[in-house]
Amino acid sequence: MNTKNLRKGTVAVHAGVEPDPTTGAIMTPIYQTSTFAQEAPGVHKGYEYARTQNPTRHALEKSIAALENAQFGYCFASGMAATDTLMKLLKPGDEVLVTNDLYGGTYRIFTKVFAEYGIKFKFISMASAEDVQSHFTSSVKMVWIETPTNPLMNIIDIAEISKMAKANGALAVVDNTFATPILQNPLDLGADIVVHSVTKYIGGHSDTVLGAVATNKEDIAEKLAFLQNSCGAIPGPQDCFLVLRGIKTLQLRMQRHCENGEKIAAFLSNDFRVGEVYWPGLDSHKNHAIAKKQMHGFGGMISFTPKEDKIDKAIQILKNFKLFTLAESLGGVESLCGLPSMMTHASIPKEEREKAGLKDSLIRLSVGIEDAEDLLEDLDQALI
Ligand code: P1T
Repeated sequence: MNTKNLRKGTVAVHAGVEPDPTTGAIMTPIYQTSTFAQEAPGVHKGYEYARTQNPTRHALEKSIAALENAQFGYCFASGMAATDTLMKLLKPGDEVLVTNDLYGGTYRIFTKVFAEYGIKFKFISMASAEDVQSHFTSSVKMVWIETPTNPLMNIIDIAEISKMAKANGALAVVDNTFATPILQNPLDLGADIVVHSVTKYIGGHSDTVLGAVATNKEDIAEKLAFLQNSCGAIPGPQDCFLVLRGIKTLQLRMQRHCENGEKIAAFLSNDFRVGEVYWPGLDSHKNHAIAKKQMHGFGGMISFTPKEDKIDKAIQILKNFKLFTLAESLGGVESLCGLPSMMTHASIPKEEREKAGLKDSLIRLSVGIEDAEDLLEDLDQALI
C-alpha cells in the first residue's frame, strides 16, 4: 500500500505489510529460511540469500522508512549494529562531532572501537546550536545528534545543526530512539540519516533487540545496503515479525507514554523529596521552546535527582519501587527505572559524565503505559 499521504497512525498499521502473495495471509509470514530456490543461475523472485534479502525484514524496513518519511530503510541486529554500520561510512582521519550526553554504549563504540581505526570523535554540548559552529573543521564529516539525549533529556535543534552540517560538508545523523518517528521526524528537519534502537519504543514490548537506519539519500542508501550485506549484522525474521506486530500500536502507545510522562513529570516537579527534574515537556526545561518546535509530544523518558544529591539515596529509592522494575533499556509497555551512572552509562568515565552534567545520583524512568494513578502511587511510596 502506498502510505505516502496518510497520517502516522495509519502508516504504523499499514506500511510495508501487504497480504502474502501466495496465501493472502494478512500478516507478513516469518520467512524462516536461509536461502531461496532459483530457476536458473541468477533467475529468482528477488530473493537470493537471507543475509542479502529476506521478505519479513523487507516488510519491516519499508514500515520504518515510511514512518520516518524516508525512501530507504535498513534493519540491523541491534541499535549498536546500526551505529557500527554508520561509522563504516567514514574513513581514517575523519572527525565526528558528537553530543556529549548520549547512550553509554554509543560513547563506548566510538571511543573504544572506532577511535582505534583512526576516526576522531569530539564530544561537545549541542544545547546551543551557535556553540557547535566553531567546532567545524575540514575533517568533520559527520555530526552525531541524540535528541532527547540519554539520560539528561537535553534537546538539540535538529534543523539548525543539520543546516550547519550541510554548509560544512558533513552528514547530520540523528539517533531518534527516545522520540520515535511518531514524535519527531529528523529527515523532515534536514537531517541526512536517522538511526533507531528499535529494541525500545518501536518494538515496544521488551522482547526484541533490533536496530534501524533510514535516509532519503540514494548514495548513502546504496552504501548501507552494501554494508548490511557485506558485514552481515542483520536481524532474524522472527525478530522482524515481532517488531512489525509492535509497530501497529506505536502511535497509541506513544500517546499514552506522553500522557503518563506529563503526569509523572508534574508530580516530581512538585515534590519536596526531589531535586532536579529533566523532561522536555516542562516549561522549566532550558530547551522547551525547541522541543515544542520539533516534537509532536514529549515522550515517556524522565530523569530526576533525589533532593539530597547522594547516590545512596537514589539506590534506596530504586529499591523501594514495586511497580517500576529496575532494569536497563526503555520504551516498553512496562515502566522501568535505572541508575545511569552504574548501569547504562557506566562505560563513560566519571569525569566525562560530570562534565556533561550527569550526576551519580540521577535516576532515569521509562514511563510505561500502565494506569498513571498506579505509577504515581508507586513513586510516592518510593521517594524518601
Ligand atoms: O541496545 P541497542 O538496540 O543496541 O541500542 C543501542 C542504543 C542506541 N541509542 C540509544 C539512544 C539507546 O538508548 C540505545 C540503548 N540504550 C539502552 C539499552 C538504555 O538502557 O539506555
